[in-house]
Amino acid sequence: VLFLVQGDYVWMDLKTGREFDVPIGAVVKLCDSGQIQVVDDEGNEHWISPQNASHIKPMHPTSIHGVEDMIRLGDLNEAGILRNLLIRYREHLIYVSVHPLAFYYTTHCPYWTHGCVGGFTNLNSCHLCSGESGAGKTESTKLILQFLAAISGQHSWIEQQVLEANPILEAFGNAKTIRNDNSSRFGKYIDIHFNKRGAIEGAKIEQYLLEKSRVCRQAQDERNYHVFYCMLRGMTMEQKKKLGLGKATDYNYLAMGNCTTCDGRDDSKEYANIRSAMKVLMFTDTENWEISKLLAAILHMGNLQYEARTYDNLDACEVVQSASLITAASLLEVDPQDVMNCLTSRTIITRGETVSTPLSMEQALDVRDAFVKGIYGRLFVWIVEKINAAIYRPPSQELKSIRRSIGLLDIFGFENFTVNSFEQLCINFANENLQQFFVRHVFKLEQEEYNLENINWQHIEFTDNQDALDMIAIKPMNIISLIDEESKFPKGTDATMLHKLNSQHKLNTNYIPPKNNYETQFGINHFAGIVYYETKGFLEKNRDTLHGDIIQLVHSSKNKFIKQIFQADVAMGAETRKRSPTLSSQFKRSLELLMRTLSVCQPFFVRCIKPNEYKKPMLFDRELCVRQLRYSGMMETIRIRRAGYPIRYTFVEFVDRYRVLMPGVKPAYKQGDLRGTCQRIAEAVLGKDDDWQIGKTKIFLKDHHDMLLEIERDKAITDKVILIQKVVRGFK
Ligand code: AD9
Ligand code: MG
Repeated sequence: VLFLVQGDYVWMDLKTGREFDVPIGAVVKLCDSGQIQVVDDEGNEHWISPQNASHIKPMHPTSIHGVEDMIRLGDLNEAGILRNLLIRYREHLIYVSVHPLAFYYTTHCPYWTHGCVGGFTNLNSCHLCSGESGAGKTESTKLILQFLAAISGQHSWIEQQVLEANPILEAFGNAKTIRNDNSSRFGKYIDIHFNKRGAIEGAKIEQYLLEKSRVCRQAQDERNYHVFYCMLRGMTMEQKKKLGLGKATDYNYLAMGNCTTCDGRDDSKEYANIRSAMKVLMFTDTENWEISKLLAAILHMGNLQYEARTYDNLDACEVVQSASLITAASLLEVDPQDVMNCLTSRTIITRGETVSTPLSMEQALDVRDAFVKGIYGRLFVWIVEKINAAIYRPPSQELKSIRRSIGLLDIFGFENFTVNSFEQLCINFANENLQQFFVRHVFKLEQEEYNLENINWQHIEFTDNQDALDMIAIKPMNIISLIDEESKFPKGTDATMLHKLNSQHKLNTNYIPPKNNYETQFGINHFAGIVYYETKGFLEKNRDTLHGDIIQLVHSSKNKFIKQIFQADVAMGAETRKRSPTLSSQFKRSLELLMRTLSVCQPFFVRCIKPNEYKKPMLFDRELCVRQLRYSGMMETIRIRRAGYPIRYTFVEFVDRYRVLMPGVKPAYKQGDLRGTCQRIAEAVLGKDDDWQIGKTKIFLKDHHDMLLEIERDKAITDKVILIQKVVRGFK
């Protein structure tokens, strides 16, 4: 029988039987004539009779007001973790850490200073933000960056430049979606370089796969990239006049989602911010104007009107003469007639003869959109290069060995919309990859090492997403490679591609084939849930090629800027262009490179949890949070961190660092029995029975052991210094 008084905290299992329900915290409000009244965390009241109190359990004191470091929770279960998040969320202390490999981010995370910057480790570190769209990856990345700038304490020009890169990237690469008003539509990895005094001395930004389709298409209630709306709001009348621009609702490319404004965003103010950030990053006025010209040209291209025609029984079309056409052509500095030809016909070379064949209306619109996407995509790449030119300094030979770096990864979060396409497949593939990196580090490598070192260890179970990843991109005939193969196959269509996926993977439990022959979608069972992908348009998006006439048009332009961003394409020649790698193969390659970079860094994982689906403040959806905690493997992570040994030294390192704690111990290179010496030091300082272990080549410690050893070492060294000073003084 539970003995409770007013003000006691309990766990209450409501036993709803729902999948993502866990016990809720509650406080005892009244104990009256045998009945107990409690109020749960959601404010609901319940009456409980003591005979019927089996679903009530006392709460551990650490759960009552929450803890900063999750690993210290007494009730280390889902309910405990969830309540801790809830408390922190309500008190606007969203940041909770699980030290040290995996954590919920914190604004004042002490190990950053000694762990990453202060030369504690020789390894460079990387901070990987993960979580679904809208969970807070980009915000965390910004906080970490600000934090690093603050502790580096220089307020230097280069530091300001690194910070100001963000508003530019977000203007061109973020947009309002139904999941997030500032959703990243590209991935980024910022590598920040520190000199040996710990000051920021440069950075380098890597970008991944911008979602180009957004420039031409937006779903209901979504917007195009912020920069367009900012430009239309923030430019002077005179500038707009020069570019022939009006308001956002005038443009097909901006108004498709029936949403040209975004609550809480001031596009005109943002425009001023973007402009000033661009100044800081050394964009010249001319460059800015050239960028604006291209953005304006894109908007005018989107307003072109077409009329269907028939030539020799062939479906064809014409571009209607209009102000949009004239303005677009003049901004691109090409002949309007050439634009028209380019957008409505295609030149084909057969047996040495050039023939011009008309395009159907549908094909013509695709060509126009491909051109526009081509411009925007290349513009984005150019902007990132421009930023890097300002902030990146290659290390000199002498600096190479002492330069430390901290990498911050902020990718597009896991997405599951009503309709998902090729872009979502790439985004979710990236997230699957990142999850595997996490699983490998936190569970696999960790436990492997314990086994190899032969220390006492109780295996901890975890969910491995390797199978899903194998199916998507690793094993032979994986989904990405099949899509790729079909993209290169001249007769390949979205339907033949789907057919191949089905025949190859229908038996795989991570694959969900279409229900019948008419359905054009397939599903993948991702670590974060099942997503169905609509295959229409897959191959076209993956091929991502511009036909020769468009490249020819760019070549004929007098606009130096557009020629510059298309430089590589023009130089390539038609045949090479045809064989140029597909989007998915490029993306796969850059992900592999990223994983290789990460694999030589000490990783820190930032797990972002999304509190609700409505972009609302102060609304904590318990089931949504539990779902995310589960699929991200948070429970197992905390369990392994608690049971595990986060600090480890080789015997040589340990002896040389701590032999000062035991008079008479010789340096490691003079030791015969290193293992034994380690053991003697550890037993003397940490105590024989404490939870540290000695393996085959390393000693394994808990955080508090490390702290104790460091304190003792500091003391011993200070004593020695004083002793030496005395001796020296004695000599004098
Ligand atoms: V996406 O995959 O790029 O679509 P993110 O990057 O995970 O996504 P983001 O950081 O952009 O999400 O956060 C979404 C919104 O949540 C922000 O615009 C803020 O309004 C809100 N947010 C996120 N993190 C914090 C925070 N630490 N404090 C306050 C936050 N608000
Ligand atoms: Mg983001």
